[in-house]
Amino acid sequence: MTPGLAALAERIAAAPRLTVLTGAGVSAASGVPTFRGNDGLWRHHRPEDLATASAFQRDPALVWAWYHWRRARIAECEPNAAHRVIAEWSRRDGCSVLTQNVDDLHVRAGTRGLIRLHGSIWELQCWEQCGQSQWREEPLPLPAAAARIDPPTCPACGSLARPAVVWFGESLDPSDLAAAGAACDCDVFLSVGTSAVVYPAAGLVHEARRRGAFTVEINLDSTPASAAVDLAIQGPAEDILPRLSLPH
Ligand code: BV8
Ligand code: ZN
Repeated sequence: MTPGLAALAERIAAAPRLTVLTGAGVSAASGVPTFRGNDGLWRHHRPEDLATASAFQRDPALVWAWYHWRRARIAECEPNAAHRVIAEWSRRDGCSVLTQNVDDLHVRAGTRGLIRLHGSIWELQCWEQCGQSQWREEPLPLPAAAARIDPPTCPACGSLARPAVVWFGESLDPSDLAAAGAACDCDVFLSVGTSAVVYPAAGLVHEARRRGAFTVEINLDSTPASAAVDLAIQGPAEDILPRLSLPH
């Protein structure tokens, strides 16, 4: 085992408080397209075209077609070894798992106490915010590549439904933000598979380091956070994480 990984595995095993932040890179091996990679979702679209409330206001059927396509893609994906290691860590006291991913693969891997900073693509909410709580609705058996699909409707008021995700320009759930802030009080902070460009999530590793955490980045490439962390490991999360998980 690479000496750095062995020492890090020991440090993680001994850490009373461990926080893991994940991005699309942990789901890449499961086949979920990332946002900014060369197969990235955004390659064909610009974020402001689709993942914003104004885009949905302007053309709900276009935005919903994109989410329908993503849901169809994600439905074929299974959690990978990175999700499984993180789920195992999540069962330890003092471990927090924060994700930017909306694919729910951490949920399906059995992750305990998961904080989904950007919501879930599998949940819907009322566009008019009539008070109806979020709900789940299976995708209609429509062609995954349809260019426009009318969104579902709210069961309470009949207006449009929208994905229960946090769009650009929208604030994160205050309770999620508070939990994420608390999770920065930790001994080891792992930033895994994120390009570290989307805030406020991208600010967390810096806050953890400021509070004295040993900060680690695991990514295929370097990111704006690479120079700021204590240890930047270049490699695929699905290979690296199992080597950081010591058998009990
Ligand atoms: C906010 C959910 C306060 C939807 C997403 C102007 C106006 C308003 C706000 C802003 C503004 N300018 C800037 C902002 C802030 C903005 C922001 O940060 N913009 C960035 C682009 C500069 N943030 C916001 O708007 C946030 N809200 O600030 O509220 C506010 C309110 C009003 C006005 C002002 C402020 C909301 C941010 C959340 C947006 N929603 N998604 C959906 O998914 O459809 S963001 C989207 O990007 C996803 O959630 C994704 O998770 C997230 C981050 O991307 P990554 O997960 O990092 O994925 P990416 O593809 O980028 O990178 C993958 C990485 O993995 C790569 O590094 C790759 O190398 C690596 N990798 C690949 N394979 C592997 C791997 N690593 C390891 N192993 C592998 N196998
Ligand atoms: Zn409603």
